[in-house]
Amino acid sequence: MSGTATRAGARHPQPFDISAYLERTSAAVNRALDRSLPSERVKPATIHKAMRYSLFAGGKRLRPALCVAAAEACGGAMEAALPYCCAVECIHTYSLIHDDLPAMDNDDYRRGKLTNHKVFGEGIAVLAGDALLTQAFEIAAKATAPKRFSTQQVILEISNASGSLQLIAGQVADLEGEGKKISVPELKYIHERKTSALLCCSARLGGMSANCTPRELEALTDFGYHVGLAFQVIDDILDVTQTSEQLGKTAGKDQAAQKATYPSILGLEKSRAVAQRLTDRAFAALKPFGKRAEALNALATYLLQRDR
Ligand code: GRG
Repeated sequence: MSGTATRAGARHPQPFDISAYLERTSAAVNRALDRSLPSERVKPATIHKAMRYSLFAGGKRLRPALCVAAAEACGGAMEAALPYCCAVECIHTYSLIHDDLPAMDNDDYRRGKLTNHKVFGEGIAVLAGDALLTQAFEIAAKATAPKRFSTQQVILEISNASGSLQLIAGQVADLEGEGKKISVPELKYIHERKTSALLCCSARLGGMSANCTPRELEALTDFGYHVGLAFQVIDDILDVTQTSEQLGKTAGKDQAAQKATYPSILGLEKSRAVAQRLTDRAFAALKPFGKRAEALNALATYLLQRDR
């Protein structure tokens, strides 16, 4: 990174500009997603409109940013990571569409807009989620495999993170835990699967796109796991501290649905300390990458300090 020259001639490193980084990665991912999905005019137009409606509704694109930053930490570049960025964002968007359905969290707003089923009806929303999940695998299957990893390994990464032992397991435990008193280890089980698994998968895929070494992959897994858990603790905190306008989704939902969260079990102050501790573990995992982990470091800080 370039530095600013002081009057005395000494150079001070500039702080990493995370907003610019997120803008740059989001713009590239948006272009790649647009190229990867059938246009709204392709028959049946309704499904393609519904898929694109949620995919381009203004999500923060954090998982793609993690994927690109992980690639860079391993000496790779954004271009090779882009198909994997698109795949994880399609899976993430599918999970949000389904989570918002009346049979699940029953929400009217997401990403500051009406939820998919509110605009297209429940049947199309279920199908739009299904189609985005399928699209993710198509994108990953079509990507040029990195030298050290096969397409089969890439597909397995994505299916492991989104299958019945991870993302779906977390959602099942979340549904079954509603209205029940659950312990911190049970809550951790949910957060590891519902949230951390896909964030961790995003970081791992970024590393794989850059032909990472086994040691680098292990470090990225450690980083992704901890940053993913911290992300969900912060999400729980924001649900009680922010307004619906700030979040772009209905605030206070966890309490209304009698969902156990870190703040409801530990209180706000202890929850913030847990998020900080998890982020510190994530920072520690980045040691082997040195300066190349600048973007990952900045992302972990941003995720801890975010307000939406
Ligand atoms: C339906 C299989 C299935 C799973 C649903 C995604 C999910 C699991 C539930 C949604 C609610 C929730 C708290 C999910 C945890 C992950 C999370 C915090 C999602 C929101 O991610 P952001 O903030 O969203 O990155 P944007 O909209 O910015 O992409």
